[in-house]
Amino acid sequence: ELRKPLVAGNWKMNGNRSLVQDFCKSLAGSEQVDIVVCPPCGYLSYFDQASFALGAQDVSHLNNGAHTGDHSVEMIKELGCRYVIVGHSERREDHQESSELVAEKALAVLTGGLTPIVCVGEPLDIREDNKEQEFIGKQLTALFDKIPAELLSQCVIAYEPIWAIGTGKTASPEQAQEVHKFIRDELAKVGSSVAEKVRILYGGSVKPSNASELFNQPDVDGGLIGGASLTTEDFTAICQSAN
Ligand code: G2H
Repeated sequence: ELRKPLVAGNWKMNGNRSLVQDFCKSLAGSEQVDIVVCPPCGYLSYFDQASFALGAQDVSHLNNGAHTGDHSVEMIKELGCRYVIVGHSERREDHQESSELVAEKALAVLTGGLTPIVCVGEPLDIREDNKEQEFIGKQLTALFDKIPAELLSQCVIAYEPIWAIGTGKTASPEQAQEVHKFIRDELAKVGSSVAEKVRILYGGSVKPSNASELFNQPDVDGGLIGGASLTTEDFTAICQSAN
């Protein structure tokens, strides 16, 4: 297969040390699928012998200095992460992160040798106006403007329609495929090998019951999972659907 599937669990501000232990004990890594768990930062160092990869949910675009509460890419690396989610809609909203800042963060992550999972996606009113491609196109342009093509091919992009996040409403497989294809076509304008390499994940109320039909779409290379990444049973089932 051209692109190895990737399934990332985004715990958001959930979990505790006992959940960390559950995951270390019960979630197995896989040869066929890249499996990533993104817990709150403070828990990262408790994942001792995990057979899956770790990711952070955010990172600073700066290297160090007087930035209370922030973590640098080097710190995230020392905590064992290989991936970092950047530009999740909750950060764009709660912390007013612009697409330009998100691109800076992605660049810092790539420069540090880690893989950014860059989130894009439209709110409900934009979808109702059929303007989602225009909206996502702008988010992508900000990214493409800042990241050189050879680094861009190492990015992972996650499409998360905001109206489907934590709402129980999932985009239909056709709706997801349509946007994923649009994103891949935009990547192809940068370069055809970039478009071939970049993995595009779907996120928004993915569960064991809907994961395989989403993952079976030609341009869906895996998922970014919130609520259903909080139990080893559901998350394992979703990872297996990506095989
Ligand atoms: C979308 C997703 C994970 P959920 O935010 O990033 O969360 O699966 O709970 O909709």
